[in-house]
Amino acid sequence: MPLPVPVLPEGVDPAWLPPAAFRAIGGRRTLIRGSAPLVETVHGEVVQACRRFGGRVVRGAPDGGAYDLVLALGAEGPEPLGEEGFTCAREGGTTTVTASGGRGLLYGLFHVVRLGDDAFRGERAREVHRPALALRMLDHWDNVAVHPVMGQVERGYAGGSLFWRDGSARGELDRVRAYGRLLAACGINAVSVNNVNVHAAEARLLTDRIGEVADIAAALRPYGIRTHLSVSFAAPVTLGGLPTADPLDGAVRDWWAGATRRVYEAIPDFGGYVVKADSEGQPGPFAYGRSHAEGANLLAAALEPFGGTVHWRAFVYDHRQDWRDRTTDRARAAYDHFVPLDGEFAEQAVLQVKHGPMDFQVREPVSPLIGAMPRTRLAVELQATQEYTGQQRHVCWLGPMWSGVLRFRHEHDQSVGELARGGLVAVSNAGGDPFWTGHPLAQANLYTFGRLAWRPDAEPRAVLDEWIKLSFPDAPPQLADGLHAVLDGSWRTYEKYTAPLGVGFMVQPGHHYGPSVDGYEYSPWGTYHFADRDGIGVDRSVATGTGYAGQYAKPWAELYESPDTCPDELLLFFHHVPYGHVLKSGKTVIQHIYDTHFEGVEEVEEARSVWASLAGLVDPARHARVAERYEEQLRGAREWRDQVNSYFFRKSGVPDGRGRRIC
Ligand code: GCW
Repeated sequence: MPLPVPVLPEGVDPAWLPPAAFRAIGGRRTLIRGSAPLVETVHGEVVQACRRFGGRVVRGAPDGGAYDLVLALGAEGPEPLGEEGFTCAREGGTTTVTASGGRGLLYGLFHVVRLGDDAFRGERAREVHRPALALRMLDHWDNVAVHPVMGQVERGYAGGSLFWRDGSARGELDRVRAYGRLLAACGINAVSVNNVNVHAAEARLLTDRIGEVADIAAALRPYGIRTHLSVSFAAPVTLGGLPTADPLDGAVRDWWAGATRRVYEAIPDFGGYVVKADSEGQPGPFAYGRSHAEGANLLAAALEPFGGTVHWRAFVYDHRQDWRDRTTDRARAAYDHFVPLDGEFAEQAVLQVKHGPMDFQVREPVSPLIGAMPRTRLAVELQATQEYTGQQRHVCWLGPMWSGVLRFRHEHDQSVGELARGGLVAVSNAGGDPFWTGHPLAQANLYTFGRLAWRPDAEPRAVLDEWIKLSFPDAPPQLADGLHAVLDGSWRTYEKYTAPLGVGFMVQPGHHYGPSVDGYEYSPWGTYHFADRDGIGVDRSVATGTGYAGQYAKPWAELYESPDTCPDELLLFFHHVPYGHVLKSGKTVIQHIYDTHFEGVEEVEEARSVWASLAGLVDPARHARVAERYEEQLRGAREWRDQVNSYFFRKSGVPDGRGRRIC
C-alpha cells in the first residue's frame, strides 16, 4: 500500500518540496518495482504527484505500456550500491532509477525531483550515486520542559520545538513526518531529538518516557531517518538509584545494558546515544577518575549488541577559568584531552568534534583534533542554528564556510570530509515556526548541510542554486538571481561587520546576540581578544604564545606560527599584533577593521534593496517576513559597526584613513 504523503498543517511552508517541484514526475507514467517498507513511501510520493499533475503510476508487474520513469529495487550493477546508493540512467525514452534498498530508491526519487524535466530529456549515461558519509545527522538542542534560561530550544531561533512543548511530547506527528520528508529530500538520515544538556525531564526519555521517543521514531522511519537520544552520564544514579555512575562498576554496566535493551524493545532501529560529558557542568567520567574513552566505551558496550553508536562529544574545556591566567587556552582543550586517547575508543564509539577549536564562530581555523586521531572514528559537528551568526534574524548562508572546513586538508592529504568517517552532524536550525527556520532564507542552510553531508566536496554554490530551483520551481530569472545574490556572499558580509580577523566572540554574554566587544573579556569562559592600546589578538604561537599552533601537522603548524605566513582572516586568532601591522592585503589591521565594518553595513543595505525589488515575485508572507528581518539585520549591522569601530578608535587613537565619522 502506498504510504500517504504527510499533510502539512495549515500555514506551514513546504520549504524545498512545494507541490510544483513534483510536476515533472507527476505528469508522466511511472513504474515502481520491488518491495520494502520505504518503497511504500516512494509509491505514496508518486501517487500524490500523479494525482496533482495527471500522470499515472503502476506498481509491480508492468502493464504493457511504456514508462517515462522506472523506479526499481534490485538489479545490482558491477559496483555495490549499499542500502542508500542508487543508479540513474535514461535510454530509449525511459529514465530508470535502481537501488538495492528502499532508502536508496527514496534518494533516487528525490534525485529525479531535483532534476525536474531534465530527467526526461535525451539520453543519460548511467550514473552511480552513493553518500560519501554513512551518517548525516541533525542534533536538536530541544528541551522537553521549558528551561528557565534557555527556553524550549537551547539556541533555537525558529519558534518552539517540533517534538516537545511545555514538558510533554507535542504530538503533532504529521509535522514530524513532514520534517522527515524534507530531511530525506536533502539526504539526512539521523536525528537526535533532545538537547545535549540533559535536564531532569529529558533524562527520563531514556527510561519511562521512551514511548514518546518511539512515536517520533515511527514518524521519521518512513523517510529513512533513525532516531537518536541525548543521555546523561549520571543516569544510573539519577534514574537507576545506584550510588555511582563509575564506568568500570559492574552494576553501572548492567544498568546501561538493561536500559539500552529496553530502548531497543521500543525502537528496534534506534540509532544510539549522544553524550556531552564533563562539559559546561554536565556529569562525566572525570568524577570517578576515569577517562573519556572509558566513559564512551561503557555506552558503546551497551549499544553494541544492537548495532547502535554512541556519539561522544569532544567539547570538553574549562568553563571556569580565571581570565588572569594567561597559560590556559580554551582552543587547546579538545586536542589536549582527546589525542592521548586515540586508539582507546571502541568501534561503536564515535568522537563528535566541533569543526573549530572554540565554538562555532563566524571564522575559526579547522580543529586540529580532526587530523590527529587516526585510530578513532570521528564525526564533525557544524552548527546550522545560527547562535553566533545572526540568530536567524540576519541572513548568513553558511555553505561556503562549511565547504571550506570539509575541503581542508590536514596531513596525509586527507580532507576533513574524508576524515569524518563517523559522519557529519549539524545542530538543527528548525523548529515549530511556519517557515521551519524562523528566517525563511535560513532554510538554505539546512538544505545545504544535508547535501554537503552526502557529498562533502560538492560545490556549495551549485547546492544553493539547487535549493533555489527546488524551493521556487517557477522562479523567473530575476528571482533566482536575486535569491542567489542575497545569499551567496552573506557569510562574508556577516563576518565583515562582526568580530574581525578570526578573533571571535565580542558578543553579548548569555544570549550571544549583538555586539559587546568586552562582553566576555573578563569572564571565566576562555574567550578573550586581549585588545589594549597597542594591539589585539591572541598569541597562540609555539614560540611566544599558548602553543596551540603546534597542535597542527605540517604545513599548517608552520604557516600559523608566524604572523608573516598566517592567513589574514585568521591572524588575530593566532597572533597578537599592533594596530599598524600590515596585512597581506596591504592594509593595516586598524584600517581593515574600519573598512570591513563600513563595507559590511553597505552590503546589508544592498541586499535589503535587492530583496525589496523581489516583491511581487515571492509570496507576500515570505517577502514580508524576510523584509522585516532585513530591517533588524541592518539595525544590528550598524550597531556592530559603530561599537567595534568606536572601540578600536578609542583604544588605538588611530583615525580612519578615509576620514569617515567614528564616534
Ligand atoms: O555553543 C555552546 C552553546 C551552548 C551549548 C554548547 C554545546 C548545548 O552556547 O548553549 O550547549 O555550546 O555545544 O554543548
